[in-house]
Amino acid sequence: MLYPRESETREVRALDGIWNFVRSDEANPTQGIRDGWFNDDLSKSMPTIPMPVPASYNDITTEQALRDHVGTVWYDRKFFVPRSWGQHQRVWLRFGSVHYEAFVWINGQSAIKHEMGHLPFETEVTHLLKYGAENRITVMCDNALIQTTVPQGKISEVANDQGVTIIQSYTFDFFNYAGIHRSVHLYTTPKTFIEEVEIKTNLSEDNSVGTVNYSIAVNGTAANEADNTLYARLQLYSREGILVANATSDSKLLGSLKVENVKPWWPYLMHPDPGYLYELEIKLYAAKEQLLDVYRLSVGLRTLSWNNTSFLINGKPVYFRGFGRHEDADVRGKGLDNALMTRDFNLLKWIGANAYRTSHYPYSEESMQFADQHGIMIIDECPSVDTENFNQVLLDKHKSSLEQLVHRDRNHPSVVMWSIANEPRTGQLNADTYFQFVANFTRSLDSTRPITAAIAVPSKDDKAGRHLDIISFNRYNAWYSNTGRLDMVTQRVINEATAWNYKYDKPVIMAEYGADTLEGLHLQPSYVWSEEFQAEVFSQHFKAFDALRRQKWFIGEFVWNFADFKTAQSYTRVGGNKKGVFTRARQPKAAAHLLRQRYFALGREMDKCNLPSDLFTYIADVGSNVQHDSSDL
Ligand code: BDP
Repeated sequence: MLYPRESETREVRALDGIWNFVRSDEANPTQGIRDGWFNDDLSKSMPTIPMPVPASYNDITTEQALRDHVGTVWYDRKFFVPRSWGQHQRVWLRFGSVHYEAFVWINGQSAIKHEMGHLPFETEVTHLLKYGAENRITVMCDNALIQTTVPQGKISEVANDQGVTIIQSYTFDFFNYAGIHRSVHLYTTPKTFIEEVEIKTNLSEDNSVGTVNYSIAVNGTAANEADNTLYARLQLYSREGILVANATSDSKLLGSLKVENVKPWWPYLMHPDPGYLYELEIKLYAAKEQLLDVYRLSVGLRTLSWNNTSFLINGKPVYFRGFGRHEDADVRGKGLDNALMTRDFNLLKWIGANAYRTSHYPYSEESMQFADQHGIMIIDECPSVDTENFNQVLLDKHKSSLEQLVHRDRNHPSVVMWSIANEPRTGQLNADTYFQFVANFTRSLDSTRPITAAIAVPSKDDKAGRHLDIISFNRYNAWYSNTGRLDMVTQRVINEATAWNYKYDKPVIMAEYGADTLEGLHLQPSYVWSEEFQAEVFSQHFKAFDALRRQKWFIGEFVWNFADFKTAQSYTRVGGNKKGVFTRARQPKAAAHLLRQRYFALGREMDKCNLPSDLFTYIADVGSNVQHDSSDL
C-alpha cells in the first residue's frame, strides 16, 4: 500500500481536525448500528463532544468513563469535495490507523471495515461522494480485545456497586489507547494508476554500483483492456536533484535501474553521510505516450545479509545500540504528533542510538520515513504481544497483520528486520508449529530481511527460536528477578545469551533490559526506583555486553524503554511504566547521559564516528597518569 503523495496526477487532502464524538453505552455497544447513527449527523442521535483526530480519545476529557471505556465509540465530521474531483478520476479514503476495529460510512453508506490497530487501510469512495457539495464521514471504532484479536485480551463481566460492569483485561502492560490514531486522507488517482510498487536494492561487492529492482502493480480499466500497451518510465534522482539513472519498463512493469558511483544507505554513525536517499520518479504511460499517473518515492540503496554469527549491512557487520519504544504521550496517547516525533528523533541522535524496535506494534508511516532519512535502523514488529492459546483464527489474523505490515513497510531502507512477536508463550507445545507457520509466511512475503521475535521464556523451554534467523531475548535482572541485586546481573546476562546461542547457533540480541526509575528520586547507595539504580543496572549490563561482544554472535543491546509510558492501573506502576531513559515529557534521566557515553564510545570503536564535543563534561585538569587509590582518601 503506497503512502498518499501529491503529484502532477494526484491530489491529497487531510481530514484531520476536530471531529464530533459519542461514547456508546458499554452495556449496549451495538445501539448505534441498530439505530442507524450513521444515517445522519451523530448529533441528531446523541449529544456529541469535540474530539481531535489524530489522537487517542482516552485522555482528552477528564472522565474516567471515557479513559477506561470498553467497546464502541463514534466519530463524524463534514467535508467538502471539489467539483473537479468528480471528473475523470477516482477518489480514495485512507486511514493511517484506527485502534482496534473500524467501521466507516460515507453519507450513510458503508465504505469499509477494518480490523487491526496500527496499520493503514483504504477504499475507493468515488461512487459514495457528492462532488462540489458537502459530505459526511462516520466512523465507529471498537477497542475490545478478545482471545482472537491481535493482541489478545479478555472481556469479562464483574460485579460492581451498581450491579455489573464490563472489564477489559490484557497481559501486556501498555495502556490500550484507542481511537483514530493517525491521519485520515482523501486522495485522488487517475482512473488507471500505480497501485503498488515494490523496490529491492542491491550493491556490487565493493559498494560502488547499485541496482534498484522495481515491480509495479496497476489498478484500472486501461490495464484490463490494453495490458500490453502500459509501460512505465523511471528516473532516479540524487539528493542533490541530479538524474543518476533511468529506465523504461517492459510490459510486465518490471525492471531495474543501475546506479554508478552509488551512495549507499548507511545507518547513523556508521558513515559520515547516513540515511542517503534517492528519489524515484515513476511515470505510467499508455500507448502513444499518454501519461496516466506519476508517483515518487524515496529509495535507499543497501544490502542486508546474515549468517549464524553476524548481521551485515552493505557487507559490514552491525552492532545494534538502541531502544524498545512506545508511541505514547500524555493527552495525545498514541495519536500521531509531528512535534513529538521530531523531538524523539533528535533525542535518538543525541544519545547515539542507531536502532529501535517498534515494540509492540507498527509505528506511524511518517516515523518510518524519518528513520529512512536519519539512518535509524528499525526492527519492525507486528502487533502480536504475549501471544498464547494458539488457534487457527488467531494464526490467520497474526499472518494478516504481518502481510499488512510487510506491504506497508517493505520499501523502507530503515527496516532491517521483521519481529513477528513480543514475548509469545513459546514454551507451549503448539508454539512450535504456530511459529513455523508465522515465520515461513513472513519469509514468503519478504526474503530480503531476517526474522526475529523478542522471547522471554527460558531458552531451554523455547520452541520458536528454530524458526527465526536472529534470536532476541528480554530479561529484567535486578528488577523482576533478584530485585535490587546489582551483583546478580552481569554473569546471568552472559550465561543466558550464551545459552540461546548454544541452543540455536544464531546471532543473539538482548532486546529488553532495564529498571523503573522515578525521575528526581536520588538515593545513595542506589536503591530500586532511584536514578542511581537505573544507571548502575545499565552499567552492570554493559559489562556483560562487552564480554559477549568478544564472542561475535552477540549483535545488539536495546534498553527498555526509550521514554516513560502509560500502563493499565497496577500496584507495580506509579503513573505508568517508568523504565524510560527519558521522561514522558522527553527529558533525560541521569542514565541517559551514561547511555550516551556508551553508545558514542561504541560508535567510535566500531565505526570511527566523531564524538560530540559535550560528551564528557570537564572535571579537573589531572593527568591520565594520576593514580587513584582508596588510601588517598
Ligand atoms: C516486558 C515487556 C514490556 C514491558 C516490560 C516491563 O515486553 O512490554 O513493558 O516487560 O514490565 O516483559 O517493563
